[in-house]
Parts: sequence; structure tokens; C-alpha cells
Amino acid sequence: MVDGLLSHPPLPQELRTQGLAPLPCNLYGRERVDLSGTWQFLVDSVERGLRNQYPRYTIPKDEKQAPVGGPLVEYDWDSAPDITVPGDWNTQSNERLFWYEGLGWYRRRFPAPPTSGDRRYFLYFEAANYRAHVYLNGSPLGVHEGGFTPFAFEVTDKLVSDNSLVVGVNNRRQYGNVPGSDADWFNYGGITRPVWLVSTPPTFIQHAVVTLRDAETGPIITCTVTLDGRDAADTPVTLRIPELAIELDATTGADGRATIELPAPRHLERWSPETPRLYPIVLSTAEDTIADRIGFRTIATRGHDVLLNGRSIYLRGISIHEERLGTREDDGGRRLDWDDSRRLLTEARALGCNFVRLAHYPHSEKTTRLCDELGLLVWSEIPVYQEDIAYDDPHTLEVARQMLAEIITRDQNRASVVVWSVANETPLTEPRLRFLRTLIADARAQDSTRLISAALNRSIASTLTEIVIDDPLGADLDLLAYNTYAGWYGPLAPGDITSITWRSIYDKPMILSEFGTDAKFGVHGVREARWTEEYQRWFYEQTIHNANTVPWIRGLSPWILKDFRSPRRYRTDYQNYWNRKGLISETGQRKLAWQVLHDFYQHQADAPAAR
Ligand code: GCB
Repeated sequence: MVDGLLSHPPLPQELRTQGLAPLPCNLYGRERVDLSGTWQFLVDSVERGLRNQYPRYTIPKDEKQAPVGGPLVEYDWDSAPDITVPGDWNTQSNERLFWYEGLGWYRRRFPAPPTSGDRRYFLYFEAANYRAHVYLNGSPLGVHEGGFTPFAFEVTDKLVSDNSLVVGVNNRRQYGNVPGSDADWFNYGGITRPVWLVSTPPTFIQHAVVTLRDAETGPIITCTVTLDGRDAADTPVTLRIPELAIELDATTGADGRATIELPAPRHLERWSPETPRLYPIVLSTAEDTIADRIGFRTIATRGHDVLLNGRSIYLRGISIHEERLGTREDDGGRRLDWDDSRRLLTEARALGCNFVRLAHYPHSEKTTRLCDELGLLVWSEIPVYQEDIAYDDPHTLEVARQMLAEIITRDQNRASVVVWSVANETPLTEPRLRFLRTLIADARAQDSTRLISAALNRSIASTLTEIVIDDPLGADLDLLAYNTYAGWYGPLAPGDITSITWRSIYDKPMILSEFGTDAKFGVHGVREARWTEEYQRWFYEQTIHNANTVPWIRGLSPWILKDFRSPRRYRTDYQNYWNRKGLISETGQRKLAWQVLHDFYQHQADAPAAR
């Protein structure tokens, strides 16, 4: 930890996560009203809104003309500037807020929901970075911490004919947060993903998971349903998968849960990158129905192999940050609509990928749903990043656990998601080991159908030219993953990479979860010259060649698909606050190394030499 990082005292507990409802699953299959669009926005760099109760509230009309002696109110929502939700404030502010990190207040009015009667309502935020303080009609609903996962508040008894929703979002970086105060990506602030008013019947299907597993007797489909509401117990639930001619019932127990289990039909087509088959699924009770499209697949490891549907697979991957692929240099930002997500993933497909590492935090639900459609296996990660995490702070652990639970809840029915990663590049200390082991135990308890991993980069016994995979955390992981920058950071040149040898104390498969060099598109020179496309190409050739000699390296997710904004990249000649390790530039131009990875994925990755 760097001195001075503790200069911001931790927030009092009452300003931490509180008031949340259990997250309703399958948002996109529910009745809901989109609250995206134009909101009002006020910058509150001194954070008075949190201390003085305003600008949480809508000012009653007559208060604006308060007589002398009446309350003095120094803000006015109706004339406050517009902002678009979803979207970060950094890239939609005419540069005024480009570097702003702090508190910003959003306000949106919305009418009473069109349906009336016996319904329940939830305000559902797909994400707000980093801490969100939410108020409805002047009353606090609660607080959520964590910039990349969904959260919801129940507002059933709180809606009026003309509602005022006020949200304070604070993206001030701080030791104790997850991530901490220093990360190599841009800290886009605000309500970065859509906000919805979700409506459900009084007793609704709060959570449902449909999985496939290979038992000794053959493949089994299991569906677990949890109801929420007054009639949650002792209620019949039906699972229908019309294309498999499946219709089965079960009745919930006293805990509101029911499990339906059946042998998978022989003609079930399994989901895979080659055939990303999704089946329409309908779950219903007398009151509620949710529909989704779900793929069936198994993922496991055996010895040095990763097995998808029982078959060894080489993970032909690429790492991706959630940042829009722009058409101009100043275009990228954190707001991604369907087309933006599709554009990034289409670039991954063009490279020949069957796997994407969604770094270093949960990406939007649109992205994982598109990965289901496109046949891209997904590594999903929470932002427990490097050494700047308060590994011995119980509150920080709670936040990380909650994020992990939220992303698992959201994506448990995405066949594409095959890996939960609990961290990236964390130090070899006891507090870190305890912290990550707690997360791993949580992930296994919540979801036994995926692999657990973490990107490692530390070692006890490594030397410059022998990399030893001996991080004690390796014992807890299903899939090992290692980030290497030999040939970029450190004394070795790309020409030295092929003399590197690899040894692992674990009998497990591993992927190279990162490698890369900065190269600015269009900068050319001899291959020994840093920052050039030639240097990057040479580095890729050497690293891939070296990795391909190691039989237990079963995949790659090089760093990274696209150049991305980063506050750590200060060189004005090549970087200008962009990390230039992309295989394509921020506007999509392919660098020379792109072809190297493409050709490897095209011709060699599945060849016996790569096994
Ligand atoms: C890493 C980090 C990644 C950085 C990358 C770099 O090891 O995991 O977040 O962006 O290196 O470019 O240095």
C-alpha cells in the first residue's frame, strides 16, 4: 500500500450499502418501465447534499418563492442541466467533467406506473459507479456500493402520481473500496447503465436457475426457483421448455423454494461456441411468468484440460474493458448500448476468439447475453485489483462478497459464463489469501457449475527466465491464470521470451490471462523500438511461440482488444491517457500484432502441438 492512500477516512457505516431488495432475476424478461433518457444533474464537489439533506428533494413550487425569513434553498432541479442516463458524466459534459471524481446528483420525475392494482414495484439499477445514495419523493431508499453490479429497492408503497427520484452517485476513489484508489482504467462516474421500474405480482419468481450437469446416470437438468411474497410457501411452479417437450411441476417448501430435476432428453443440443443453441424457457406460478433463453452446457477441468461438454477445449481469448469502441478519439465512454457491445464482441469474433476475458469488473448484462447468442465463453471478474485493496478490512470484504453475489445472481443462467474470477494480480500475503478464500467459498456455495479462477502474477520461486506457478492461491482455483509482461516490463526483450521455461506445482490447466505491449497505431520502426507496432508484433510472436511449448497452457486472453483510457498512462507522445496495449486502436484500426494472434487462433491453437 502506498502512504497517503488512507488520507480519506472510511465512510461511516450508515452511508454504506443498506436498504436493498433481493435482486429480481431475469430483468430483461420482466414487465418494466425504462427510466433512461434525460435527467437533471448537479455537481456537488463539497458533498453538501449528503450532509444537509439537499439536493435530495424536489423543491415544492412555493418554496422557490419563500418569503424573507423562509427557508433559503440554493439549488433548483427544474433549471439544472440535462444529462443522459445511462451514461458516464465524464464524456458527456463538454469536457467540463472529464476528470471529475466526486459526488453528482441526478433527478428524474416519472408518473405513476400505468398498471394499477395488486402489483409490487422495484427500482432496478443495472449499475452506478461507485456509491449510489437513492431517494424517492424525499425519503431515502438506501445506499449501494460497487460500480458494476445491479441493485434494486422495493418502492411498492412509496409511489405517488408524480414521482421524484434523486440519486447521488459518488465515484471518488478511496482505499477501502473495491477497487481501491489506484486502477489502470478510467474511473467513469455516474449512472452508467439503465434504470428501470420493474413491476411484479405480489408473489413473484425472485430467482430461478436452470443448469445442466453430468451425473453418473447421465446428464441432468436442474431448475431451482425461489419465490418472494405472501404466498411464497406451498405454491406450485411449472417449468416449460417447449422445444424439448418438457413441462414439469413442483411445489415450493416453507422457504419459498422448489427444485425440479429431470434427466436431459437425448436430443438436447448443447450450447458451445460452434453451436450457441439457446432454448426458450418459461417458468410460471399462478401469478407470475418469466421467460428466458437458456443454453445447456457443462464446464469442468481434468488434469491439464479444460472440458466443455466433456471435450478438451483451447480457450482462444482476448481481454476486453467495457469502453465504447469509438468512431472518433474522444468518443469512447462507459455507456454501451446493444450495438456498442455487439461491436466489441464482433471484433473478438473476427480475431477468431471463442473466449473473452471481461476485465476487470462485471460488464453489462447486454454483453453477457450477447455472448450467449454469439457463442463466446466468458471469464467474469470482480474488481479485487492488485495491492491497493484493504484485504484486512471486514467492510471491504463484505463489499466484494456482495458484488460477487450480485453478479452470480444476474448471470447464473448465462451459458456463456464459464469462469468466476475473484481477483487480478494480488499480493502473496496472508490477509489477501483469507480474503480471496472467503470469496471462493462464496462462489462455490452459490454456483457449483462454473470454474473458479483469479489472474495471478506473483511467485515465490520464479527467476527471470523460469516462471514457477506456486502462488498458494493456486490450490483453491480450478483454472490457473497468469499475467506475464516479460519483454515489456522488466529487463527482458522480446527476443529473450522464447528462453523462458514454465513450471507449475499444480496439476491443473492454466491460461495466460494477460500479455501485451503498448503500441500506438501508425507508429512504425524497427522491431526493437518500443511503442511501435513492430515491437508489439514481435512480442506477440515470441510469447505465443513460448506459450505453445507448454502443454498445460490451455488458452490465452492477451491484453487487450482495444486501446482504453487510463489515468496511469501519462506519456503525451504515445499515450495521452490511453493504455496502448490494444490490438486495435480506440477507433478500431488493427495493429500488426492483430494478424499474429488471428493466425494463431486460425491455424495452430487447436493443433496437437498446442495440447
Ligand atoms: C496488468 C493489469 C492490467 C493493466 C496491464 C498494463 O498487469 O492487470 O490491468 O492494464 O497490466 O497495461 O500494464
